[in-house]
Amino acid sequence: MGGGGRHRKVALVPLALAAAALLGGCGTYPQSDFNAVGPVSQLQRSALVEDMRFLGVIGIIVIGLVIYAAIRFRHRPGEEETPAQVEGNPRLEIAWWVVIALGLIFLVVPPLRDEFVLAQTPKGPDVVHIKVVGHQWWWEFQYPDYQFVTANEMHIPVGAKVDLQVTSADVIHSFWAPNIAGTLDAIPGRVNTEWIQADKPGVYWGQCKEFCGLNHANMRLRVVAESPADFQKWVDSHQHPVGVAQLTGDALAGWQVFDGPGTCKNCHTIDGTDAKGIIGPNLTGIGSRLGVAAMTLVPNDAQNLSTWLHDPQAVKPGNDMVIPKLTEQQIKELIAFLQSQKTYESPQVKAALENPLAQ
Ligand code: HEC
Ligand SMILES: [Cu+2]
Repeated sequence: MGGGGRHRKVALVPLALAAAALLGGCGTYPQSDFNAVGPVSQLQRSALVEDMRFLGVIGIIVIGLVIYAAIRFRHRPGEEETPAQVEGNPRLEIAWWVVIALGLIFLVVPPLRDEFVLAQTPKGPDVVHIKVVGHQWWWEFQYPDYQFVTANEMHIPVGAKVDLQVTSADVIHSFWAPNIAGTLDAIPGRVNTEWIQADKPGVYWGQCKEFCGLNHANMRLRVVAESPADFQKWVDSHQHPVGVAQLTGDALAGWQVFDGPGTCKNCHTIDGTDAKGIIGPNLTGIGSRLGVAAMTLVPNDAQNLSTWLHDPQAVKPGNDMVIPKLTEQQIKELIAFLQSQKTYESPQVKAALENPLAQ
């Protein structure tokens, strides 16, 4: 093949890159608002897609007319005299004002209708209420209907409306689980609300979306959408936590370290025990959580727990877990203890525990 063929191939490179970039948005990436799984994210996505379509068509018409005019009315050899000067054409001017006004109405009014739907506060017996509190750099999820608190992993029943009350304990954060809904700021001293709903069971990724300090990018979360029956079992397992009465061996020794003076229990709560600290995440059910340190270390296995307990400041510099150095023996026992504190694991949780990087 001659030089022409090679040039043609080179010209295909940007085309291929552009296609890859465009198609990339359609893949099954875990954290994407294009892969909308509930009515809120679907409305938000369709607003974006419809606007892009409409504006794309207008863009093509305008660019087409410019190119047409440039070619059709270009200067030709032999044309020396100035073209006829036109000044004002009321009919044309009124026409384009009307077209623009209609276009704007089309852009503004349908999304306005969706805005009212999104701004509703869901009511009724099936609504689940969750209070979301952003902390540097982890998420607290309170379930006032069921009287328990958890962290970094929000569980919701599939198909139910969930009412979120979002606030912050320190600086401004932003709650974001893109497959389910757009962002909502978590502002200290203020409660912002939105409703969310997931129609497809699964484990959805999310994270803080407002720069909130050094470890902002490690302030992640998971939303586990499971069947209402599974959700109920998960709630029950929080209301009847494992506790420490049955522990033996390493797990019991680990609890003794946890419960010892000046250690873990100063900052962490484990329901059903006398550990009632509130500086750090509630660790009830930590043995079934999908990641460690707000999903910075995934999966939540012995190795990652060990990495965290060896030096939390090395994993997340500046975070509030400042502890004296633990011995290898203490770490081994603490891991056994933490892993004993399980909650109900639905099929979605089990699948994510086995394959943590899949969606
Ligand atoms: C001074 C307060 C403090 C003490 C003491 C403390 N922690 Fe923490 N812990 C935290 C904070 C804050 C976080 C959240 C860190 C982050 O993700 O930014 C945390 C996170 C964790 C996590 C991860 C939880 C999750 O859901 O991601 C585990 C596990 C943990 N701590 C175990 C322990 C153990 C075991 C001890 C005792 C050896 C301990 N902590 C002592 C404050 C503390
Ligand atoms: Cu944040």
